[in-house]
This record gives sequence, structure tokens and C-alpha cells, in this order.
Amino acid sequence: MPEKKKKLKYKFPAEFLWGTATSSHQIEGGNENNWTEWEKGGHIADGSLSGRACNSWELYKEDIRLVKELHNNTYRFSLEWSRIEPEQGHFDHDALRRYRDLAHECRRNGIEPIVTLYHWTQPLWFARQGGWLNKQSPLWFRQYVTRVAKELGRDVTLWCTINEPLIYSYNSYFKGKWPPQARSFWQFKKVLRNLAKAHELAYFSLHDGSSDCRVGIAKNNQFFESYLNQWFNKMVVKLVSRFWNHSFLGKVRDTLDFIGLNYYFHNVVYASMRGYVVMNENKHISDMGWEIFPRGIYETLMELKRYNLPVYILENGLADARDDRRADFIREHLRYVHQAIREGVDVRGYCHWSLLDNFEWADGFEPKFGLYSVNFKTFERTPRASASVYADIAQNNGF
Ligand code: GBH
Repeated sequence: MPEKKKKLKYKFPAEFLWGTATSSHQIEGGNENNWTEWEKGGHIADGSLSGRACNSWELYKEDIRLVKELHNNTYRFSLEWSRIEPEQGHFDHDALRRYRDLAHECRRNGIEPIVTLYHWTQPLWFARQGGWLNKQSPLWFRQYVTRVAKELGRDVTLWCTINEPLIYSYNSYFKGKWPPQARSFWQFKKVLRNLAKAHELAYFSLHDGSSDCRVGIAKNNQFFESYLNQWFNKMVVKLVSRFWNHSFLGKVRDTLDFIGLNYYFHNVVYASMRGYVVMNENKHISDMGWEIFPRGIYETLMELKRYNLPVYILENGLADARDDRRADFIREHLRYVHQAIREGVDVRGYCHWSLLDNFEWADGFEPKFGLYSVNFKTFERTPRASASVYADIAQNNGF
């Protein structure tokens, strides 16, 4: 007998999607892409290699069982381009079939798949031709997407073309942190332009493949706040937030059926004529030192109102190995999501980052983002206490 429904303080809209998010390179293991190659150069903070990661390539059914255990009705995962198109123009049937199985496994369990087509990692042939700096790159991407749409179009309705275009191009082409470690403002801008084109082409390919699909991007938006209530400071904040939060969305807005929001950061900006400094208040922080600032999700959602589009929160989460902040983190952020919905933002779903502890890019396996911890030797998954808190919320469609 199901437990009698408790009276909920925060009730979410009917059909609201509850899920988690992952990405191929961070969980699958055994990938042959530009990151895999780059990791071997000793660039990862904890000295690790992505290696077999969570072994999700083999354990995908087990992962879906966990999604089910969370009472989730969606799961956001990404496709590894280098598996699907290991050589330019040559598609791997087994890889495509394996991803179709994953989508089917979701469907069989009443889970709506949200599929990301590009979560930063590239096939080697693509990287070797200059990656997103090559003016052909959007066309190459389209070729891959068209093939994927043909194979998965019947099983997938919600598509996310590109994950966090700004985080990616900033770290790879401006900050010099991720492969290919460039430090050039012009390359950074060029990559952004090509990513926007790639998105647009993918949008049309996906819609050609299926009439009722919905296509968006995952946009990392941050809540920028002025440290001083002074005109110059406020103006700088406006410019920074216009650039970071809105320039890419503005470019692609005519080819978006929804906006995917990834919310992690609050930045207090102190500006003077000599430059500006971005700070956090750091009263509450995650294991990575990131400030925990739940109101920021409300502010970033309200900023999206102007686009008049449905919004899916496609990532929100924290590194918390001891799991002593995650449950509150989730509830607090959801309270603010609920408030944004009450105030008219059409939020359709929430995906927590992440289902599993995984390979956190240049930070390796040290940060623990999972609702489930993973033993990286045995690949055993174990729920953290916050997993059952999140499962209850999903089951009750509120709390
Ligand atoms: C998201 O990016 C990503 O979409 C996801 O893949 C990632 O795991 C998650 O957040 C958590 O970080 O600079 O390589 O040392 C949000 C932006 C990208 C900021 C990774 C922190 C730190 C790792 N984050 N970055 S690294």
C-alpha cells in the first residue's frame, strides 16, 4: 500500500520531470577521444586517468536501475561522438545500437531520456583538424547528428545539442586549461561562433528526423551581483552577465524549443576603473570551495523569462563526499525553483548533477558529485543518504 500522501508545502506541476545528469566521458570508461589522449600528459590534478571511469558503458542497465530506485522519470546522458564516428564518415553500428538500448531501457522503465550530443569530448580525427576552430566543424557535427537522429529519433524526444558552450570554449581556448590549451580571445570567440552554427544545423537535422522532438542547449548561467551599489560597478555586472548568460542564447534563440539551465555559481563582482574581481561570499561551500547559494537558481531562472521558452534545469549539484550538505542543497534549490515557477517561469524539470561519482575533468576522481558513490575498483554503486531524500521528492512530486 502506498503511504498516504503527506500534505506538501512545495508541490510541483503535473508531469514535472525529475532526474539526474551524467556525461559519456565522465562515466563510460574506455573512450578514445581527445581528452583520453590529453590525460596521459599528466594534466589531471589527482594524477588519475579517466580509464574505465564508472564502467557505465557495461553497467548501463545497472545505472538505469538506480535511476528507477530514485523514482526519477527522466535521465540526462550524453553520446560519445568518438564511439559513434571513430573515423570521419564511418559510423559504428554497435555503438549506435548500444545507445539505442540505453534509450529503450529508459523507456521500458518510464524514464524520459534527455540526450546530449556534445559534452566537450571530440573524436581524434576532429581534434586533429583543429576541432571547433575549423570552419567545417559545424558541418561535421551535422553529419554526426543526422546519423544519430536516424538511429535514435524514434526513441528520443528531448535533445540537448551542446553542453555549456561558454565553459567549454573558455577553458579550452581562453584560459588554456583544457585541451587544446589555447589562450586566445579570438579563438575563444571563433569557437563560440562555430558552436552556435553547429547548434543551428543540428536543430534542423533533428527536426527533419522527427516531427515532435524538442531541441535545446545546456547553458551554464551564473548569478552575478554587484558588490557596491554604485553605477560603475553595476554597469560592469550588467555587461558581464549579458555576455556570459545571454550572448550565446541571443545568437541561437530562433532555434531553441527550450532552454536547459545549468546552475552552479554566484559571483559577487567588485569593479573599478582598473578592472574587476569576482568573489564569492563563501559562507557555505562545497568540497571544491564553491559557494552554496540557492537563491541564485531563482535569479538565473527569472532572467530567462525574457525568452518565453520552457526551461529544464539540466544540472545543479555539488561535490560533497561526506554527504552532509547535499540533502539541504537540493531542498533549498528546489524551494527557489518552486518560487520561480509561481512567478511565471515555465520550468518543466530538474536534473541533479550527478547520478554517480565520476571523472571531474581536470580534477579527476577526487570531487564526489554523486547521489551514489562509486568504488572505482569494483564499480559498485552505493546510495548516499541524500539519494533517498531526492527519491522521496521525486516520488511525491514535491516536499
Ligand atoms: C558542469 O560544468 C559540467 O557540465 C559537468 O560536466 C561537470 O562535471 C559539472 O559541471 C561539475 O563541475 O576545471 O577541469 O578542474 C560546470 C562548470 C566545469 C566548473 C568543471 C568546474 C572544474 C573542473 N564546471 N570545472 S576542472
